[in-house]
Amino acid sequence: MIHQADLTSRKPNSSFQAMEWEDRFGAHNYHPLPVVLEKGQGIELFDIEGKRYFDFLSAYSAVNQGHCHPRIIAALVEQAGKLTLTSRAFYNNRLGQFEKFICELLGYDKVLTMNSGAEANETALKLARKWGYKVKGIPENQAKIIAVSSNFHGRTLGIISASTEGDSTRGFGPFLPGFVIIPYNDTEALAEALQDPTVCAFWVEPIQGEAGVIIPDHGYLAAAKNLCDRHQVLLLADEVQTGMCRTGKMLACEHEMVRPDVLILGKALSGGTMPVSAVLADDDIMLTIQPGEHGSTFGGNPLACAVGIASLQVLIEENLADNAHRMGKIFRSKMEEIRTRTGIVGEIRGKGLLNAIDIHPTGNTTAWEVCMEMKKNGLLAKPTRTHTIRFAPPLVITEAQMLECCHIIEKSILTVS
Ligand code: IF1
Repeated sequence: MIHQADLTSRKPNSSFQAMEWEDRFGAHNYHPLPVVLEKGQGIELFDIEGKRYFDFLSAYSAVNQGHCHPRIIAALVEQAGKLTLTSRAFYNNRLGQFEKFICELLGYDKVLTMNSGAEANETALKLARKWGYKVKGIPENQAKIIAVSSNFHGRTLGIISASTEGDSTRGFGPFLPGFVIIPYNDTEALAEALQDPTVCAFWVEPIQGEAGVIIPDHGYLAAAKNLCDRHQVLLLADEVQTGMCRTGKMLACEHEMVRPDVLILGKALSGGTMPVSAVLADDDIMLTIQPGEHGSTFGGNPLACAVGIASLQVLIEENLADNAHRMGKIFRSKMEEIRTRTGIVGEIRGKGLLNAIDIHPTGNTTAWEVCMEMKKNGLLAKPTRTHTIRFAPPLVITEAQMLECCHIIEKSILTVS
């Protein structure tokens, strides 16, 4: 039965009211910074009261092209007025176009389109197992997948079965069997784990985002790929967060000239407009999945494809990988200057515009306090793992904006320290 409700569904008239409604009617599965955003353009966000902020999170690297990029919104609006969804029971005129574009761009035979990053990772796990049985000849139901500690690949039960983080796993058991966990950035541990002939894949982020922007030694990915090839094991690269030009190359694997056997994309593949994800692989892997064995209602919908093409075109035509590389170097050098001036900034890590700084919890200064002070000063970022602040602005940031933002970060750190 329909309960009495305010069917007009009025928007909240203040940030306070918006937060109150979320607290009362929404699940408490997040602890957001107390800011209520209403509008976004480029690297700028505006709250309900009209205050402007510089976005230094980019929705966890999903808005690489900047908020509401006109080219991507135009593609969204144009397609939305024609056809948004057919399901894969029928063909549509945008999926083939998107598949051809992304496969030729990234150099793979085929793509399997999904929606969220987690779905793309789940797809990659199923693909690896299927290939393990049909091509490598692993006995049925015995395939193992190697993952690394402190990984983050999404929140589904299959994915968290390989997680080593309490917050991601506590109270959600029992878990999926078939995962072997080794330390990140440890090729000896990988070589050891690959001795097991039932291993079908090694599943890894080129840079660990959630773990606090953990960058492996140069050569780690190349050594891992070499070891996988020698043991007939697939390298599954989760580039949901590191892909789409975030680290200064179209894909983070390119920094080591590594071509993963299975490439997992999401987030900025849609420019932050809607969930679009994709898994790319060559025929010997991709064609192990036959009709009816995997799919999704919205996977490969015309709207996602229109937006996906525009999102990739913007990355290329606006040279956003180069800009990420250049602006990232400016950012990290400015953070080094701040570190020499304040005693609370620890390690500075980053590649391109995926960066993080550790905050030494001296006295009552925590990463959260720094983020709250930055919010007051008009810049939005959020801590990860208590003492680390991730800084990941949209890749369209200009040098002038970067210098202004580094000034805000410095002022905020000096204030709270
Ligand atoms: C949350 C973290 C970041 C990802 C990688 C797959 C996915 C993600 C490398 C899944 C998603 C998001 C999820 C979001 C916060 C954010 C996050 F803190 F959770 F870990 F970025 F680091 N692979 N990351 O980073 O993609 O299903 O979300 O589309 O769950 O709180 P998704």
